[in-house]
Amino acid sequence: MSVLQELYSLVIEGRAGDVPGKVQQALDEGVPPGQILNEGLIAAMREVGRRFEEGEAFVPEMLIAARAMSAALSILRPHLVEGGVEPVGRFAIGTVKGDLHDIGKSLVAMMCEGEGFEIMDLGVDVAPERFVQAAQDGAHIIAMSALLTTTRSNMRAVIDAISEAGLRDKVKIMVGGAPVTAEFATEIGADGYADDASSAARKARELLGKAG
Ligand code: B1M
Repeated sequence: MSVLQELYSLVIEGRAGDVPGKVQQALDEGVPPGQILNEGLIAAMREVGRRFEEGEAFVPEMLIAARAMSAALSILRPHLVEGGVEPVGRFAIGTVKGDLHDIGKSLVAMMCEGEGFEIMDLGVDVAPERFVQAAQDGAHIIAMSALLTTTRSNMRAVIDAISEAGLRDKVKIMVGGAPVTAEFATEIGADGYADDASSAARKARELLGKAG
């Protein structure tokens, strides 16, 4: 089995303790950082996402795989920067104002990081002005999560604030979370909606015209 195949399996199995050493081994063997990212890590997260969508894996499996992915990125990130591997885009995500649920939001962030995005995690209970600031700071995608029917409407306030700041055509806006539907996303003028973390990562790439 090649080092990349081993890495792929370790990420799927969520073995965060073993992954950094395997990334280092791949680097020592001269595998280019971009290839480690695409064929070892992103491919593994896509497989985990596929299993999740097919009902073969569940949130805990996705979380431990995402943690393993993060452990791998901590070793790989400086080499990617050095090697000039450009991120797919900057993905700013937060849970909307009044909402403290962060597990789904963090999963979406991790899956998008797994797809090669640079993540700007704005946290929870995020005010519209903070999303506007992220757009001003160069985010390509503004992503909002909401878990409460009562906070879902705050997504519209963010879109309005971004439009008022004259930034609406500079960013793509994505929404999701348990009470959010595709119809609601269309109604409030979002560009994209996804109902789980792995399809969110795919949608994010698609919105930037970089479907992989
Ligand atoms: Co809260 N809570 N909670 N809660 N909580 C729910 C959401 C609720 C459905 C429970 C219930 O009543 N059955 C209910 C909401 C009802 C409603 O409005 N329809 C509820 C309530 C009422 C509340 C409080 C008001 C309770 C109270 O205090 N009376 C309160 C509100 C606090 C606040 O936010 N202001 C509250 C508090 C909490 C805790 C703090 C205790 C805790 C949150 C801890 C934390 O996040 N750190 C909590 C939890 C854990 C839940 C449940 C049990 C689980 C949520 C979760 O993490 N799911 C939840 C019940 C449930 O969902 N079964 C519930 C797992 C997570 C992976 O799924 O977040 O849906 P989810 O994310 C998915 C997708 O939705 C999607 O991808 C994710 C992964 O596949 N997704 C996106 C999410 N964001 C996306 C963005 C995208 C795309 C996809 O694009 C940008």
